[in-house]
Amino acid sequence: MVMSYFQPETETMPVSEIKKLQSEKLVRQVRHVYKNCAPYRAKMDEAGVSPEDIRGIEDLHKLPFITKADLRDNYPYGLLSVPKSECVRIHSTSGTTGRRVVAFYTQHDIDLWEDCCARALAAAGATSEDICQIAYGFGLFTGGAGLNGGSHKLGCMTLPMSSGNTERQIQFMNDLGTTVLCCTPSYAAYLAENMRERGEAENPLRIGIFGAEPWTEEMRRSIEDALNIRAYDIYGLTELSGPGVAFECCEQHGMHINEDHFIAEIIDPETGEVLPEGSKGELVFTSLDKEAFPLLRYRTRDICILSRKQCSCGRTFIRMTKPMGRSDDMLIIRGVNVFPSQIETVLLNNGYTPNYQIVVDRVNNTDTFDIMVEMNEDHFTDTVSGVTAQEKKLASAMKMMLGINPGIHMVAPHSITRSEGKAVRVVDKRKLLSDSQWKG
Ligand code: DLL
Repeated sequence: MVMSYFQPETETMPVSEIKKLQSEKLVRQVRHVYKNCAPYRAKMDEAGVSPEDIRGIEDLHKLPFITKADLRDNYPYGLLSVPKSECVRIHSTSGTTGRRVVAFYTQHDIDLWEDCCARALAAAGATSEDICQIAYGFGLFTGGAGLNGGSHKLGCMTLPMSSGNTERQIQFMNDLGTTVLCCTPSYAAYLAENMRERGEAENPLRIGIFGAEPWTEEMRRSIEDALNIRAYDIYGLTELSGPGVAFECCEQHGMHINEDHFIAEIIDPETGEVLPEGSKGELVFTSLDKEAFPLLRYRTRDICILSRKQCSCGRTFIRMTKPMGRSDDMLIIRGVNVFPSQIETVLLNNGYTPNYQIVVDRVNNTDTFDIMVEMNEDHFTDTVSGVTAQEKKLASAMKMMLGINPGIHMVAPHSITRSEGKAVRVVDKRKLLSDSQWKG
């Protein structure tokens, strides 16, 4: 069993000390946002809370929540809490038009984020002896930059490959002797399949750091067997920095949340009530150290369970389950965040009715993504070539909006079942973690 840490003193700090540290940092952070961020000041004033009311983590519940809608309403600079001249980077979520969230970083923010990613790599057993191939996307997406920085901090020789170009990925992996692979689980599965098809029985890998999208225990086992590695989960979101908010250790049973930088709460998504440890609910984060884009009580919409049970790895940070679903309608398809409303926008902009159904499944560890669209009188055609042309045109408009390619299937007018209540727009056949698989 591997027991390595990047910052051992912090990662194994007694829980009482973590809580004390969180309290001190929370008081400071609340003062920072109240002083430097007008929308936060307005939100707190409206809720009747002043910075003096927050004396420690026991007062956290007094603060109002912040949501993605707040982020969008204040796009682009509204929630920036330092002068622009102090920022050195931005990242942004996938998903386009109106849905983009832009997050800002000072050099200090980047440093702490990279520490979090280095902790994740070390917890999986990586050391400076390793060669680490980063096949997450580089650019506005946080995956590439975050793990690249973490790998540097740990002293690994780092290959900033970005995603795609599978042939080159495999060639570099073999030629240079990559031992750690960082990418989405679906891309890892795709690489494994590709290697098998080429008849490559061996590879130099030993560790995988996979996240950014839901994946099951079955998928973990299948990737581990196919690549002969141990595969570790990593969680994060752009709004809070990116990957490394939480990470798995040698136990591979839940992800430790970097509690020196983030306070985690579980709430009832309907009522907003804070739930006791062990309850299933929506994960809410407060960032304690971020300067440029601090978030207090940010509703992630990810549904999970937290556990404080002592972990055999020696870390004292609380653990979260893999996300078990979402409390909004966001889908993550092949690692890309997709909102049904974006699909609706494309349909309406192209003269279709909003009668559609999205079907998502996972076949051979790869997400399939199909949209059934009703033809209407304006588009009606009874030739195969006419239908194909329409499907192609719509598929490319969807790609422009979503960043990924769905299969478009034109269906006859009125053939999608009308619902009497909420329309069933999404049929997601993928299996996520079930409660019974979580032992706390
Ligand atoms: O996905 C950051 C990241 C990059 C995480 C690389 C891990 C590795 P966003 O694009 O903002 O950021 O998407 C954030 O993705 O709220 C979850 O719903 C989902 N998500 C992230 N990690 C996991 C995971 C990055 N390990 C949203 N398992 C989050 C399941 C995940 N879902």
